[in-house]
Parts: sequence; C-alpha cells; structure tokens
Amino acid sequence: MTLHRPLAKLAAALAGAALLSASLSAQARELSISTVLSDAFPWGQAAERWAELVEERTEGRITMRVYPNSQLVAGDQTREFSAMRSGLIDAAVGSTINWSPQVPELNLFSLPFFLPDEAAVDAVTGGAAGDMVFEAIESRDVIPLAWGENGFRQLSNSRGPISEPGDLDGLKVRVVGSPLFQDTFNALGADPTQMSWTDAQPALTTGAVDGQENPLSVFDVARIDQVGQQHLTLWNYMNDPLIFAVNRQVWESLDEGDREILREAAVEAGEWEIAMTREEESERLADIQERGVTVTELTDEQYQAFVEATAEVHDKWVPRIGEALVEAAREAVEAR
Ligand code: X2X
Repeated sequence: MTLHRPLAKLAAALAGAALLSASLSAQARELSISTVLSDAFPWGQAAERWAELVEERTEGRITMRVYPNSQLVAGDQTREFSAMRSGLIDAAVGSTINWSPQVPELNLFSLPFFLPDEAAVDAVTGGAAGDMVFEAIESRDVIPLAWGENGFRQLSNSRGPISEPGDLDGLKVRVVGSPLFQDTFNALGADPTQMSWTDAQPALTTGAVDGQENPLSVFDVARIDQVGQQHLTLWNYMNDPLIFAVNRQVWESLDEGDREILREAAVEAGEWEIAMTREEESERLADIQERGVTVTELTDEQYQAFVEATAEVHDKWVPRIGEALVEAAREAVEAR
C-alpha cells in the first residue's frame, strides 16, 4: 500500500531532516580555548567574545568552549603554550609573558621601559615587528590569529610608596614564571619570586610576598588592595599583549571558510577587548584610589632612574630575543 500523499511528504521531510542533522553532527566540532583569567576580566571576556562570534558565524558547526583559570594546565600558566603546541589544548587567548619560556621572541614585550605608551604598543604589534613575532610563534606549530591586551603592568606592594629604585630594596615581589622578570627585579635590588597567578593570591594574603605587578584591570577585578596591597606605582614598565592562537593540526583540519571565520572573529574580539581595556583604565584607577590605595606617579627624572637601573636587562636579553626583531620594534616605536 502506498502512503497517503501528505504523509509521504512528511516521511520524506523527516528522513531528510535526519540525514541533515546526522551530517551536521558529524561535522560539528568543539574546540577548547585556554585562558588564565576568567570572564570577570577583559582577558576572559575576549575569549568568550571570540567563541560567541565563531559559533554564530559557523551556525553552531564550531563551538569553542573557554576553560579559564589555567585549568587545562593544572594552574601552571607557563605550560599553556606547550600544551597547545602538542594538541592537548586546541586554542588559547594567552599572554606574551606566559608563552615566552617557549617563544623567546615574546620577551620583547617584557623588556623593561621599552614600550612607553599605547601608540608604541600598536606600532609594534601592527607592524613588521609584530609580523616577526607571529612568524616565531608559527614556526613552533601554533597559528597566531590576532592581538588582544592584558595591559601596562603597574607595581603594588604592602610596605610603602615606591618612587625610586632604592624603594624596592629587599622587597619580596611575586613575579610571573619568566626568567626575564627575575633579572628586572634583581636589577632593582628587590627579592623576586616566580609563581603562578593561582599561587600569587594566597602568597599576597599571607604576606609571604610584599608586592606584585599586574595591569590595573587585574588589580581592580581581583581586588588586590584587599590582600594588603595599599601602595601602587604607575610606572608603565611593560605592556602584556594577548595573542589569540590555534594549534596547527586543528587549524589544518579546518576548511578555508572556517579558518577565515576563526581569524576574523579573533581580530574583532581582540580589537573590541583592547579598546575596552584602555577605556576602562581611568575609571578603574579612580575606583582603586577611592578604596584607599596610595597611587604614586613618577616624574620624568624618577622614571629615568628606573630606566637606567634596568639597562643591564636589555644587554642580556636583546641577543636572546633577536637583534633584528628588537631593532624593527625600536624603529616602529620611534616612527609612531
Ligand atoms: O600571572 C599574571 O600576573 C597574569 C594573570 O597577569 C598573567 O597571566 C600574565
């Protein structure tokens, strides 16, 4: 017996839908994105935005799931790049500092007092030096797609105001797990200790360390003043750009169209996050001051004293970063 016409149509439609959804789910993919900070911070928001745009533009074919707080590397943020390189993590929005142990060129951004302002950062990331940095990442099996920004890092401590290198004498400072930071704070006469962000907050709370350095957004959102950090020096000694990136094999498994979507979404999310981070800085600073934190701004002369005290760090690290890269960056900064 043949089916009644409308029923036959319905059956055909259902069969078609089943086929379609089978092929869709065969194609549907979930990619992991690692971040150090959650979406309470601009950094985590950048990753969420990237994921949202990709999901929307691939009509759900690609879902990107954000795993914050360095959870995919058990809290050790300096292992994020290796984990992405080996394919344990599909993608990340990561800090140049945290990836610099594996990509020495990224120490460019951590050279003390090298990038004085936002225009200098943009000139470097947006020019030939930025391309060289991306090539260095790509040569290590990770595909970089776009820039974001954690921000200019400022110094806080529980001991007293800091306006000259002598004020750091013997100060126990938590620094990120990158050897260059050890050198910078040693040059300033401080007593630096490398530890992850996960370990930093308890160390500040118990007073195991006297100070730390992070951008205003991190100081503000993580309420660093509430763990005894009552003195903040605005010294803009380095900027920490973020990089959106994908593991090479994952990248090569995507077709051209999806690669384009991932790249464009990363660029848009990055531009959005950089603008937001910068716009919010003055309000964050006002809030921090309102909460009773003493804020020290440096005179040109005081700034210069820090530059001179850390000159030896450049001597040691420029060859490791690469003379040509540093020169390209210097030219971009001068021409800005
Ligand atoms: O660990 C830090 O200080 C942080 C959160 O800023 C980075 O991951 C670089």
